[in-house]
Amino acid sequence: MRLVQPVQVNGAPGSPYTRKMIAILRYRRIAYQLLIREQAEARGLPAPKVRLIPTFYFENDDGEIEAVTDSTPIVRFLEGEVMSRSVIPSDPALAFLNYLLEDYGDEWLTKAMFHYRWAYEADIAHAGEILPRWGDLAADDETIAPRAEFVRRRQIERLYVVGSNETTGPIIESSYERLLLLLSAQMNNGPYCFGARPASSDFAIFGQLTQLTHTDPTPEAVARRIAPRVCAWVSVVEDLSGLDVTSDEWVSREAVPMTLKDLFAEVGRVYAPVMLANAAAVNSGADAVEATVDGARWSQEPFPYQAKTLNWVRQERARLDPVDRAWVDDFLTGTGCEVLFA
Ligand SMILES: N[C@@H](CCC(=O)N[C@@H](CS)C(=O)NCC(=O)O)C(=O)O
Repeated sequence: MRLVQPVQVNGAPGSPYTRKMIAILRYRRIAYQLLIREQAEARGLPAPKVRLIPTFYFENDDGEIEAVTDSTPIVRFLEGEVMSRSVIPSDPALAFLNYLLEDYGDEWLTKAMFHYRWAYEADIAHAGEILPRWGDLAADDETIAPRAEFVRRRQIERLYVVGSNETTGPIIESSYERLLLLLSAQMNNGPYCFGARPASSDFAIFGQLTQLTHTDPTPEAVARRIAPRVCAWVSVVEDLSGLDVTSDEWVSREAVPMTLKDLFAEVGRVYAPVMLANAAAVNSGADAVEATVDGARWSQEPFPYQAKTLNWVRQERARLDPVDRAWVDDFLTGTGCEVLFA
């Protein structure tokens, strides 16, 4: 497969993974064309195997267009196609931590995004009005009304997928608030998680935050109250095309600040027990994931895709050479993330 610029991308403004990837393309100065929803079909582009957005269209060895999904492997594919302005730290140990933090952003923080949007009346009403309009800006209110109802019903029915329910809602919300404070604290040591230049984990967290801090009213109010700095960060990360970077702007492993370790302690507190319990439920064919997070019960339906991403995280760690792996293991000791690799 190869990248042909401008690369066509099918997505939507309300999709955190679309926002993650478009921000990476901008930062990396990779030319793109964003096609909102049905615009891709209108161009006759093929459908991906699993219909998810963002969908990227690359060229295969026969010169045909291929539809590809899943942001994390696409980020790595783009690294091979365009060398400059990489979003993967050059130190393999930090590249692994970045991978783990990216998966936290994609797979845990999305629970907050989906939960707030579809659990509160004000957010449901707002999202129902806005989401169906992106693909059809000229549509009148009468045309939008049934589409708004459709999207509300479908998404509320899907809340179970990310594990948002009465038991888990308070855990998700307090974890979102802690993340905002931890990111604010990390910014005392530089704007990004791995130094003065952004990594893919920054963009993964950013993608979810575009919805939480700049779209949905309930989590936006929380962020503006407790973490205005994070709101400002999200606005800037959206377009880092003008940021000049040099290769020595990654943090060195010796200089990793305590605030980054604190961020990993949050990953270990919530993501780790749930990912582990989910993988166990998927592998044993159980009908429910049962875990304890922060001393409280976590119960949700198994999510097979997240068992797969946990395997990918484990493979990334296994690939490290023994010295780097020992450093990573030492760094993660006491964060709660160790259980993922026990
Ligand atoms: N793991 C995927 C997740 C993509 C995903 O879940 N996309 C959502 C929207 S944010 C989706 O396409 N849902 C189905 C739909 O909206 O029709 C990635 O990283 O790209």
